[in-house]
Amino acid sequence: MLDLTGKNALVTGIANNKSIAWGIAQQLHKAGANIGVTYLPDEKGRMEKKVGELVQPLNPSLFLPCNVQDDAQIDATFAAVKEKWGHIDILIHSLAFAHKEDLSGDFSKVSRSGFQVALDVSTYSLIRLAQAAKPLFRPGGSIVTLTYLGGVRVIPNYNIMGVAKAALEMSVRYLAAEFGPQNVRVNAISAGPIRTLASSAVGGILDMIHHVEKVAPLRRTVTQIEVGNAAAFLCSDLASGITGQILYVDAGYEIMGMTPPSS
Ligand code: NAD
Ligand code: 0WE
Repeated sequence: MLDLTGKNALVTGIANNKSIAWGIAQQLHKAGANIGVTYLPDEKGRMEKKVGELVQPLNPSLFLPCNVQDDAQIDATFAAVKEKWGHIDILIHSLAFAHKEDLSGDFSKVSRSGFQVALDVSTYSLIRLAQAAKPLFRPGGSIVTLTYLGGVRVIPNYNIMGVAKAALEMSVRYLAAEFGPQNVRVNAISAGPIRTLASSAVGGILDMIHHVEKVAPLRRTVTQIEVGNAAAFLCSDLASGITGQILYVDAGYEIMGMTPPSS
C-alpha cells in the first residue's frame, strides 16, 4: 500500500491553492508524510501569511522562507531541516521562473540575463537543493521535480523555459546516477498544462488547454491532485525500483502524433 508514514517531506513551490505543489503536499500528507513547506518570501510578508494559512490543515512541522536564488536561504533551510527533523526522506521541487518577455515572440531574442534567470531559478535550483539535502537524506529517499513537454518538443512561446526544462530533465538523470548508491531516487513528473498562477500569466494558456482536451487520449487535462498522486507514488516504496525517469501525467497527450479527425 501507498504509505509515507514516518517520512519527512519538504515541499517547495506552493504559492496558492492552484499550485501543483499544493496538490502534491495534500497527497503526501494524506499518505501519512510529515510535511515541511518552503515559500518564496516577499518584502511585505504577504506570501508568508497567505501560504501559512493555506497549509495549516497539513500541520507542517517546518515552514520556512526559501528564495532559491539565494544560497544562504537554501543553506538555512537545510540547517533547520537538520535541527528539527535530523533526516529528510522526500524533496519536492515544484518551481520555475522566466521573465515574462522571454515567454513570447522570437526565441532568439532572449537576453543573456533572461537565459541566466530562467536556468538559475528553474534548473540550477534543483541541483543546489539536492546538494544541500544530500547529507541529510535517509536511504529510501526520493526527489521529485516538475517538468513539461516543452523541454522535449517545441511548444509555441515556451521558449527559454523549454531549454530550462531540457536541462532540468538531464539534471534528473545525473542526480539519479549520483544519488543511487545512497539509495535515494530522483525522478521528474512531466505534467500536462494546468491553470495555475504561473500558467495563467501566460497568454493563450486556455487555448492550449482546449487543444489538449481535444487531442489527449483521455480527452481532458489533468488536475493538481492527479499530479500529487503520481508524486506520492514516486516517493513511496512502491516505486523503489524507479529512478532517473520522466513520468508523464498528461492524460496521454505526449504519445499523440496527430490531431484526431473529427475534433
Ligand atoms: P505556481 O506559480 O503555483 O508555482 C511556481 C512556484 O515557483 C511558486 O510557488 C513561486 O513562488 C515559485 N518560485 C518562483 N521563483 C522562485 C524563487 N526564486 N525561489 C523560490 N520559489 C520560487 O505554478 P505551477 O504551475 O504550480 O508550477 C510548479 C512547477 O510545475 C513548475 O516547475 C512548472 O514549470 C511546472 N509545470 C507546470 C505546468 C502547468 O501547466 N501549470 C505544467 C508542467 C509543469
Ligand atoms: O512551466 C510552466 C510555467 C513557467 C513560467 C510561467 C511564467 C508566467 C509568469 C515561468 N515563468 C513565468 N514568469 C512569469 O512572469 N508551465 C509548463 C506552464 C506554461 O507556461 C507556458 C506554457 C505553459 C503550458 C508558457 C508558454 C507557453 C505554454
